[in-house]
Amino acid sequence: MIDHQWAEKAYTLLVTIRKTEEAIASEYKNQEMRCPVHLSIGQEAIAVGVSMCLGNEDIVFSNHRCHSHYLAKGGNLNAMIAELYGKSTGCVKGLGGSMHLMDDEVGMLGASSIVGGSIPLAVGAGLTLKMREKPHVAVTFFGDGASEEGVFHESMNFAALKKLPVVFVCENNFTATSSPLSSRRPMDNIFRHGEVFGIPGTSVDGNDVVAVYEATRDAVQRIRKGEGPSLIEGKTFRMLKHVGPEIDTSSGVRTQEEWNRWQEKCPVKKFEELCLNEDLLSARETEKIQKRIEMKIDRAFELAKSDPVAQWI
Ligand SMILES: Cc1ncc(C[n+]2csc(CCOP(=O)(O)OP(=O)(O)O)c2C)c(N)n1
Repeated sequence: MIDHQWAEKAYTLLVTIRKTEEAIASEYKNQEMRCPVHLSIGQEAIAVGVSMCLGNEDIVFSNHRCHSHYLAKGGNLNAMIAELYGKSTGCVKGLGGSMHLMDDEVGMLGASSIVGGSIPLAVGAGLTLKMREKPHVAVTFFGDGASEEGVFHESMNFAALKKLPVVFVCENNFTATSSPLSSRRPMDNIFRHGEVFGIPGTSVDGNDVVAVYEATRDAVQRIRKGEGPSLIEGKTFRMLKHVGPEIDTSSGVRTQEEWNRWQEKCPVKKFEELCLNEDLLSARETEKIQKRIEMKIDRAFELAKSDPVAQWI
């Protein structure tokens, strides 16, 4: 199933997202970006594993933490960085910022900063695909906090009723802003929330890009058979603060011990090790990929800084 070509693409996406967000974190202190940034460092494998199952015609909706989903779906890097700088060349003309990335050419149809807000949008897209008899799927990415919004349950009910081609993907990083999951829920079982509607759920290691890919592939196969939506929960961890480039282990939100434990499970490092151990990629190839990506990112920042500022209406 996993061959050289697959590994090269997945590794390229993982490293692109990681290095782009590291560059954003490092540049952010210069106070030139015109928006808050919710970084997903540590969570990349979910965006990549899901997107490796999708084509341009498949539709994705995301949330406030949308850099990874945009890039994994093939969104234009230069337009994303320009967007963060509020430039007219940005992917939404510099008027949306980091939380509202979209690139309709690759099926990244939008991101909502209203927690849970993009879940019904994906269901609406799924309804459209079904009514137009298109063979594609709609995916919604959302956090564990969003799974506590009523709209999540309403959306699953409707999607199940109409057997819509929707994959609900919960990125469970165990924290909503500064509230740990254990302080908000009696049980850690988000993947089971669709059961009452007949939606099968699966919980996977969200730091394992192959596990996420396999769960998504199964969900897409179910859709192709006309069996309707699925729910996937990927358990993961965001390495930085809810918003901004800092680490929040000193604020009491997460402990240093927890942070260290998850650092060991870094999804990029984990996949790189797999590729090298299984001879899917050589060390020379991984280095070459990294260098190429670094150059593209440098160029994207250079362009973004010199582009014209967005025209406000
Ligand atoms: C309806 C709504 N309520 C509250 C907020 C404020 N808010 C922004 S992000 C966030 C936490 C979301 O947590 P989660 O869904 O787990 O996503 P994560 O930030 O962990 O990726 C909250 C409460 C909001 N934007 N929208």
